[in-house]
Amino acid sequence: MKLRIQPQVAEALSQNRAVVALESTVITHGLPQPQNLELAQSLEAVIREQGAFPATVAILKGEIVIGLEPAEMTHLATRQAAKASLWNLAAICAKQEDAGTTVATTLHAASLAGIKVFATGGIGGVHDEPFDESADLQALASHPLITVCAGPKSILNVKATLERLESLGVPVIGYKNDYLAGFHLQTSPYRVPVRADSSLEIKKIYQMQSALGLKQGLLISNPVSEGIDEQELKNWLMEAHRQAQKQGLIGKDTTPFLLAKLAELSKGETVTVNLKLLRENARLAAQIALDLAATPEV
Ligand code: PSU
Ligand code: MN
Repeated sequence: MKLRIQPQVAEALSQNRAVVALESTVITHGLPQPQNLELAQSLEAVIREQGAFPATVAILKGEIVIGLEPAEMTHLATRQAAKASLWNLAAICAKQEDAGTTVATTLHAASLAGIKVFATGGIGGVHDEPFDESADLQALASHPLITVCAGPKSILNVKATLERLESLGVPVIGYKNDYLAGFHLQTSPYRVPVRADSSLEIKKIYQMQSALGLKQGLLISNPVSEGIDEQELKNWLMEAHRQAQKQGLIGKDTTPFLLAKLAELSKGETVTVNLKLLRENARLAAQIALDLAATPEV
C-alpha cells in the first residue's frame, strides 16, 4: 500500500505512546502564505511541548505520508497542491500528485496507521446554497477516532450539520461547554448532546464507545478561548456567500474561497482566530492522547 509512516511516529505507535494526527488541507487551502507554514510547524511544536508526537498527514507524489519531514512540510506549504477528500484520494494517489488531506482523508489515513486522536480547526459539513455536504461527516461516522475541532466551520449551516452528525450516530461532545463550538465564534446557539469537563471523561466515553461495538468516532467540540464579534462575522459571511454565488462556485472550491474571502473582508481577523483555535485544539488533542496512552485499553 502507498503508506509511509515517519519512523518516530511508527516507534511511538508501537510503544503505545501518545500520537496526534494533524490534517493538511488547512495548510494547502485553508490559510494564506506564509501563515500556513508557520501554523503547521507551531501545531507540531504545541503537541511536542505536551509530551505527545505530532503526525501531520499529507499526500506526496501519490504516497500517503503520516508524519512529514520539515522539508516536506515546507514543500507542501509553498507549492500548488490538490485537496484530497475520500472521493478523489485514489485518483490523486494513482496520478502521483501532492495534496493536502481533509478531515475525511486524514481520518482514513490515521486509522490505517493506528492513530486514535486527531486535531483540526473546523470540520466540513452542510452548505445550504448551493447544496453541498462534506465527506467529513460520513468519515467521522466510519472511523473510530477522537477528533478535536472548534465546531463546524462558520461558513456552514451549523444546525443542519449537527443534525447530520446525529443521524450518522456521531457522538458530539462539548468540552467544558453545553453549546456547540462556533469555529470563529466561541459558541453556536445549539446545545451539544453531551458535555465533558476533562480529557479523562472523554477517554471513558471513548472506551465505552468501543466496548459497545460502536464504530463512530467521537467529535470533541472545543470552543475557541476568544472568538470574533458575531454581528461583524455575519456581515462578512453574507458578503462572502454573495460573491461565491456570483462566481458560481461549487464543490470542493467553496470552502477555500469562503475562508479566503472572510480573511480579506476581516483584514486578517478570521485568520488570527483560526490560528488560535487550531493551536488550542492541538493542545487538547495532545492531552487526550496522553490520557489514552497512560493505561492499557480496556
Ligand atoms: N479547518 C480549518 N480550515 C480548513 C479546514 C478545516 O480551520 O481549511 C479544511 C478541513 O480539511 C476540512 C475541509 O476537512 O476544510 C472541508 O472541506 P469540504 O467542505 O470541501 O469537505
Ligand atoms: Mn462537496
